[in-house]
Amino acid sequence: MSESGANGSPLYEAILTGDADGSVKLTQTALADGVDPNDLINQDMIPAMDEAGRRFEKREFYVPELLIAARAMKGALALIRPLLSERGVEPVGRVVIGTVKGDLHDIGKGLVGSMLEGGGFEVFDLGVDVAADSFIAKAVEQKADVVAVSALLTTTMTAMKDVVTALRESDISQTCKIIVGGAPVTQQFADSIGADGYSENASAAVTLVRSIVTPA
Ligand code: B12
Repeated sequence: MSESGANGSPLYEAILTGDADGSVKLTQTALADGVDPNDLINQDMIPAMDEAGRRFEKREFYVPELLIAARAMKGALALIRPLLSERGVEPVGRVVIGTVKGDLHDIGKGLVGSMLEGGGFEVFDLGVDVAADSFIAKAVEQKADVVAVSALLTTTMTAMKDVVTALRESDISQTCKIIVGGAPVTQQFADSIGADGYSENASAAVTLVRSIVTPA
């Protein structure tokens, strides 16, 4: 797997075809060979999920194929996550993260959470289908610096506005910021609902949260 590059690599194929055992074994081998975990994520794993989405759109894949691809992706990510999370002792800040109400997609949200942990943040992951009030209750309890909300569906991204409203009406409205992301979300949408930030991917999310927590 040392040439873990282009689409069509064994790891890409294993995830796309939902071969969970294969994706775990290939990831183990690649990591043992010293391949950068970020390369595995960006060059093999995310492109495989993107292709799964394209096939779903073209009706070549149905929900079961998406589910088994997601399972293969998660198996590989479980091996990579600890490597992304290696960090020093003092957290740089606290982040509450979750996928918005009505939405069950958790892979991208998990990746953002892991990258933030790797960036030195303490991350509280509330999972999927999270109500606006639950985001805010956790953020108040943990005195969070940032609430990070994910949505993958055009039908659920609108619920992000509820989280923004709940935060603005809470006791931590002055100290806690809110960022949003996920495939259908754009900077323009983030601005339109009054969010404090948006980023397109997990590594940009780390830069974004850093800039929010410690403004230049
Ligand atoms: C896997 C998958 C599923 C799996 C999810 C499994 C899981 N545990 O997550 C299952 C099978 C459950 C599923 C179900 C459905 N899905 Co689906 N799914 C996908 C798929 C193929 C991949 C998503 C993914 O994991 N991508 C990989 C990750 C790494 O990328 P990401 O999530 O975009 O995250 C990155 C960025 O967006 C960003 N990011 C994400 N969150 C956040 C948060 C913050 C704060 C920030 C800053 C950044 C950020 O950083 C991440 C890393 O770089 C997408 C297609 C696609 N390419 O997006 C469709 C897709 C999202 N699904 C779709 C649909 C329609 C559905 C269903 C309605 C299908 C159905 N008829 O039942 C259901 C909805 C269920 C529900 N209520 O949520 C559509 C959505 C269309 C739309 N515009 O709304 C898509 C786009 C497929 C398509 N092309 O039609 N799905």
